[in-house]
Amino acid sequence: PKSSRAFDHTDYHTLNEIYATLDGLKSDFPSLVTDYVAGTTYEGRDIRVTVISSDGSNTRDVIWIDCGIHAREWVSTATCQWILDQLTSGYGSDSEVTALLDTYDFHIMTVTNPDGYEYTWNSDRLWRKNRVPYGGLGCHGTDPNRNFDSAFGGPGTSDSPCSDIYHGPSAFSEAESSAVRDSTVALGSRMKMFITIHSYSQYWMTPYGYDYTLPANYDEQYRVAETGVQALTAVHGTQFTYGNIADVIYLAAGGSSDWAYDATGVQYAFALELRDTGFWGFLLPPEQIIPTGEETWAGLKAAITAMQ
Ligand code: ING
Ligand code: ZN
Repeated sequence: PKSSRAFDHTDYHTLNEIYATLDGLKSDFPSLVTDYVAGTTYEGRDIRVTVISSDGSNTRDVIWIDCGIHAREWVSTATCQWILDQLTSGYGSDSEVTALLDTYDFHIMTVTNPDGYEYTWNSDRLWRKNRVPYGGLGCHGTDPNRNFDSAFGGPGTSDSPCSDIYHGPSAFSEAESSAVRDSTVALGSRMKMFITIHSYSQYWMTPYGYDYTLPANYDEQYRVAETGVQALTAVHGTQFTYGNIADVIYLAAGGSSDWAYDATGVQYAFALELRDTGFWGFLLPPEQIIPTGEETWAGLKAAITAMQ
């Protein structure tokens, strides 16, 4: 039995609806789905991680996926919901999903920035950061994707609490970045791929963002990114550019995927920017949720399968 809201990908959903959906997954698929609270936000909300595991042993290799670290990037959050749906409904019926889940556990943080997400529904649709007040100027919010301990405070960040790229008072000062750190560090060497999902621009990016140097295994990460993009494009023809963050988009220090690559030892650390290239931007129409989910999931499956 599926709870009625659980698999509605025809529209975007409020935080309460999404969290009810995550609860529904647990009751609908008790042998596949567990979850944990990775942190608590400034406004007191849970940051939740859904674990999809076909053996429940907590020993398998792990694919990490986080969505919605930036509040307004709604199709990111919707795509994590799509992936959760594919994994749960596909185990035992879809051969690709079954093979993946017989090898990997998935840890999925669907709404990494729940305070910001709630704010985009109630006050400002284009809010990006979290909602912590800093600086006495009446400004709110640190950019959680500038708050990781990877060249903290470096290029592409701001020390003004009023800026959309405010890095925060210190590395990991924020609940959202700390929750990603704590969850992934706890996985240790089990984590084989780190994927953080943003929108928009249609990019598939490897480290680094904090400078123009390339990771030691850049050629291998590039190969897997290319494999993922080819599979993604094959679904609906959507074009993605791929390469290192600094060259593909811009310099940005303190980002999660740079931190994951340098600090956890994970060999594949990808930051994706989903649809579109700017016509709708953050306001991507809900009719595009399903095609975005389809192509992104196809790309990720191909990338995971291509890992060495
Ligand atoms: N883009 C990302 C940002 O935080 C990014 C790009 C990804 C930078 C990974 C650094 C690391 O600016 C959006 N749209 O948020
Ligand atoms: Zn973003």
